[in-house]
Amino acid sequence: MQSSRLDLRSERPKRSLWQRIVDLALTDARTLDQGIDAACIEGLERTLLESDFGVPATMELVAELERAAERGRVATEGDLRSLLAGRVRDMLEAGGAEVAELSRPAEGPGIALILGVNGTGKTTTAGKLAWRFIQRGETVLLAATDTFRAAAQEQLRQWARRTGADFVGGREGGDPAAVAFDAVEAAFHRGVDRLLIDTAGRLHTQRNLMDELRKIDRVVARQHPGAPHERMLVVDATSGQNVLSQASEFGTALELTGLVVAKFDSSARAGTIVSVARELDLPVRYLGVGERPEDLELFETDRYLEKIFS
Ligand SMILES: Nc1nc2c(ncn2[C@@H]2O[C@H](COP(=O)(O)OP(=O)(O)OP(=O)(O)O)[C@@H](O)[C@H]2O)c(=O)[nH]1
Ligand SMILES: [Mg+2]
Repeated sequence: MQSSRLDLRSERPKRSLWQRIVDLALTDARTLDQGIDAACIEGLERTLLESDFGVPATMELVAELERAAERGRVATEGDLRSLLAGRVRDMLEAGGAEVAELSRPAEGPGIALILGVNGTGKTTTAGKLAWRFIQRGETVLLAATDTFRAAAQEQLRQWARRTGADFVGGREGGDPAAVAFDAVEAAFHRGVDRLLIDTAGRLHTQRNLMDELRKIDRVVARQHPGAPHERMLVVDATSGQNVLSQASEFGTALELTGLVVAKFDSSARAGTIVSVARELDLPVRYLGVGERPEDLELFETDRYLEKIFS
């Protein structure tokens, strides 16, 4: 008994979300043309919740399916797929439909703050973004504002070396906002195309993280009106529904412009993205899909739908 349960669990991630939905809907006794029964709906609910679609999105998808089934509109696997994929697309596009790289003004560097709770993948994302832009022929300056951890500075410095970006760091224990100030000056002085400002995920002092991030933001804005041009929140795909509270906390402190969903490669919970886009008015802009410089993808709805519905 015990072992068969374990087996079930270990098999789960190998089947795609879509495969699991099809298995539920197409088991012999309840084929789609006979309508979708309560057991199927229940199974679908559970599958979507386990994949972190969250309660509101799950309820909406299931209600939609029930309505369509009542009207006899879900007769084939193709009908089921296009119904669910269509609703998921609407939810994703509610957070902004366009596929967009980090913006950059006509004049001067594009300045982006990289934000998020500790360990989500901020520094890695900053490094991967640097790589992405450098590959396209742009010049990038990476700034490390986490002055409380020498290792944090060193980690970003290594990304700079690895990608060919410039680097600005700060004195250990120094003011993070002062590093941001120096970085903006250096970005203009050196005439780089992009400045990516990495921030701390947790403070090692009594100061409040949000106050500190607001201060960094203010300092950058004062130096250069219109900047920062992007405030990207990095969330960890494996943290499920916690992402929602993180986004609302950061979103209250600062006007976020988009999300990076990191560690998407290590998460079977593909629904996080849908629940975030549905609940928050924030577009998912990039997916982190590994630890190498090239493991960052621009988020594209079609590609995502293909990934989860095939
Ligand atoms: N598999 C995978 N691992 C990732 C990805 N992004 C980051 N990581 C790993 O996650 C861990 C934490 O990444 P960091 O970039 O240091 O996270 P951080 O948000 O800067 O952490 P703090 O600065 O301590 O708050 C590292 O081991 C990274 O290699 C990703 O997209 N996929
Ligand atoms: Mg970091």
